[in-house]
Amino acid sequence: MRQPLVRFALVTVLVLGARVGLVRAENASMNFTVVNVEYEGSKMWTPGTLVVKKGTQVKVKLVNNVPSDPNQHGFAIPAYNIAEVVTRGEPKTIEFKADKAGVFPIICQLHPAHVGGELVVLP
Ligand SMILES: [Cu+2]
Repeated sequence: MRQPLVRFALVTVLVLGARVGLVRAENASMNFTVVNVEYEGSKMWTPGTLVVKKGTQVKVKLVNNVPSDPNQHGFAIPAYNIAEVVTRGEPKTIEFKADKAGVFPIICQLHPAHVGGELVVLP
């Protein structure tokens, strides 16, 4: 008589626990620092690949450390309507919610020839 009740209590705890975990994942946040550098003549944001789970609140600190002119570079994720211009010596922080899954290009909208990166949002 007691066993089914114990089993029910255990299952309830497990199910509730899983739901709490799910809520936590949905409310997760990630902070990145991404730096624009020049390496053997190529300019790029590094790290070039940012990976987060869908639903994550993403904060990216952008630092333009390219020593050569021009002193401004872009950081754009067109799929997320993000397009910032970052001046050398003036770091900028952007924030957005990664609310759609997929692989989205990251580019310098001012100089399309620069090495691009990608935002990977896992479902
Ligand atoms: Cu650029």
